[in-house]
Amino acid sequence: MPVNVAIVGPVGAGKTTLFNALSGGRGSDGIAMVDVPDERLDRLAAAVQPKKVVRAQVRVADAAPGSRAQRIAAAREADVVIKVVRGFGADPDPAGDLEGVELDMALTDLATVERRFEIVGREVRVGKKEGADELAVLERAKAHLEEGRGLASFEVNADGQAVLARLFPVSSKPSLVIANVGDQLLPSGGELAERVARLAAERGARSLVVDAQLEVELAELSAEEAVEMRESYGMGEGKLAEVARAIWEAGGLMTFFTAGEPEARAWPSERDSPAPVAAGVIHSDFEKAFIRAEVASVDELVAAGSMDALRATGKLRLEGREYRVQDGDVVLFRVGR
Ligand SMILES: Nc1nc2c(ncn2[C@@H]2O[C@H](COP(=O)(O)OP(=O)(O)OP(=O)(O)O)[C@@H](O)[C@H]2O)c(=O)[nH]1
Ligand SMILES: [Mg+2]
Repeated sequence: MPVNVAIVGPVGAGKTTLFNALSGGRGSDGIAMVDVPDERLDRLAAAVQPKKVVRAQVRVADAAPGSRAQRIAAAREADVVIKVVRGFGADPDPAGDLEGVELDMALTDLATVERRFEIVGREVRVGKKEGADELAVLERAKAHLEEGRGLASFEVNADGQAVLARLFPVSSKPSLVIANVGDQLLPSGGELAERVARLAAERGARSLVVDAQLEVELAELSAEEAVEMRESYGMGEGKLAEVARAIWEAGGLMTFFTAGEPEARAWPSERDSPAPVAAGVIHSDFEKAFIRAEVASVDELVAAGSMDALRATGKLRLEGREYRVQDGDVVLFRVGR
């Protein structure tokens, strides 16, 4: 159950370049599985020495050039949308690009909301009373979208949310903005990136400064050469790890770990998931068959070397159905049949 990410943005903003950087050139047909780096898993693996280490992954889809319909379809399927804006080349206006992308998405949803508004309006006029609440929500959403604002900033109660969810809107998706800048603007991105950051923040999104072209080039260098090159641009660690983690955060996800002999693994889970739900991420049968969870922190496990060693010293916590799995928990689920 990987997290789905769609890359959108204006023509020539560097979407495919970013996609290639994220996928290390291993994507095909515009789709790539990308590992989410996590130093906690590295530490667990070093302590437990499992046969296999499995990272959490995101599934990234590049935007097909040209086709607006395909772009929108990809955004509809996505859990998180990456908005790439151009901060390199002639007359860059990344903040303007971002406004353009937001407007495009708002107009897409406006068309859907208008269509539904007309249908429900007709039903209400011929006497269908239960349509009135839906109509009121649609009317307010319509007014909001007509101002060019996406549904991410639309305030609505749970019923209203359900009304809108049935329309599969795109402007309400969690998003991450990438200001793709030329290398002369590294590492901060300067004033251009500042404006993007401000605008993104107003829309409830994070923005990162990346030189996608440089990231592709860095990937072709040896580790030492890459460090040297990054330092020459005032950059610390590679930006791609940061992008992967930001996708994770934007999607409202956290990570828990399993650490056994055969496999140490990072699992995605929605924040605050009850233990049985988190167990269901590993295997759908586990949710019903859940009995209890044995839980430790990464540090505790690294110190002890294994779950068994922790259990032997009585340091494994036993948790029941009510427990909410926390980011960074190492868990062993006990399940029945
Ligand atoms: N200097 C610089 N050039 C870049 C950067 N990113 C992309 N480019 C160049 O910009 C051009 C367009 O990049 P693409 O990645 O193909 O852009 P795109 O958004 O996928 O374009 P379409 O799919 O056609 O909409 C290419 O010539 C890239 O080499 C960057 O960060 N810096
Ligand atoms: Mg492209």
